[in-house]
Amino acid sequence: MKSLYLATQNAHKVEELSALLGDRFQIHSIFELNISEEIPETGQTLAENSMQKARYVAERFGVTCLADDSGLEVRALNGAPGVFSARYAGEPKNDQANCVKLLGEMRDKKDRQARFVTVLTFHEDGQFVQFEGEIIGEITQEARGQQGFGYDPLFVPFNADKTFAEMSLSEKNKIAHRARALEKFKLFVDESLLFHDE
Ligand code: ITT
Repeated sequence: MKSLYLATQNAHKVEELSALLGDRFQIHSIFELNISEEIPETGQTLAENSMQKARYVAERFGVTCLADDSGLEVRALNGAPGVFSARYAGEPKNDQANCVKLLGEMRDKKDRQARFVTVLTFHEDGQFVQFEGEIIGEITQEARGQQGFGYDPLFVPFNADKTFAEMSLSEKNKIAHRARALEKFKLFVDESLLFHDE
């Protein structure tokens, strides 16, 4: 089976991506590569940051890899936190502080619509390809649930009554932004017959 390094330092993403890709690839985490710094994310968009992370790993280690940059865009906040999702409440990254800040910003807002977006970047042999997935939903009035990570306790997908944090990993992975981007990636992998050159 082909090896794929997940170019993320977020253990929750590793868990979600591994659950969805483990049947096709021998999954490796970049924690195995002993990178001592945080991989820089200095782009203006999710696509730029996703590419930056994939390039960082590809250029240093030459491995086949998949990077993920994701964000939550809230309509009533003009798309914030967006590309700044990980550090919305400042440094260091803190999921709980980010959720507290978001609930505060949304206190008086009637329009609760939001979307999660993921941009994946796949690198192999010097070629880079991107895949996007999104899911639309609403921001809750208060945090609910213990599963998942990030803004999961505050997000209810349309046509659902539970937040992502009230869903099991497999329930979230059936509908979420990351899973939707991965569906496109898997189709790409199948269509380009990657498995045939092993
Ligand atoms: P890497 O850059 O190492 O991949 P990161 O946590 O910094 O890890 P991002 O730059 O993509 O990842 O930041 C995205 C932030 O958006 C993340 O820290 C969460 O707060 C939030 N987020 C992303 N995907 C999410 C999800 O599925 N559920 C809830 N929150 C999510």
